[in-house]
Amino acid sequence: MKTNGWWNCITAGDADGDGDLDLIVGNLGLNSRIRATQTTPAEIYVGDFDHNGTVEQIINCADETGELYPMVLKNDLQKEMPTIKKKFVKFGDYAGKKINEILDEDQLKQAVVKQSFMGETVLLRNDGGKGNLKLVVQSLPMAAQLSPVCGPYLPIMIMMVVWILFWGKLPRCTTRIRSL
Ligand SMILES: [Ca+2]
Ligand SMILES: [Ca+2]
Repeated sequence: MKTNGWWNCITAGDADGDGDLDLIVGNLGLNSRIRATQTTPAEIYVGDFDHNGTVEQIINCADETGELYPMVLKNDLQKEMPTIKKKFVKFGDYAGKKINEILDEDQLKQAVVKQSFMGETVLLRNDGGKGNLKLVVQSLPMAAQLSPVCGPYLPIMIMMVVWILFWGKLPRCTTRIRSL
């Protein structure tokens, strides 16, 4: 499983009650226009494409056919990159263009490209037993996927909900929070 994601925060607690620490890791969630799956990742291209000292970022995401297209609208992109206005005069010229048609060869070469293969906020269940660490990725229910999970309080609340669902009571251990 490819676990690259929009990870925002992490919190630890013994979610399954076996005495070792498990992790809740906050991601973008599934109620987002940015969809990422194992076969159709979401991508982000980052770079100072027009060499004006500010960094642009273009998010690429799959449509219903599985093809990746930039999510940014022409109007918004040309505010950041005025060259887009000259390159694509009409909206129709820009529509349906892929990232390698919008950016030229040099821009593509300088871009930092990151991919995300999962949007779910997950429980990393520690199944290694005493003294060993083996983290198993377990998706959390839809209620945990309705919005991005960012630190510090949301992951703790989710940890408590997981605990209540599985065990009917709150965790014994204190949790430590860390924003990524
Ligand atoms: Ca545990
Ligand atoms: Ca720039």
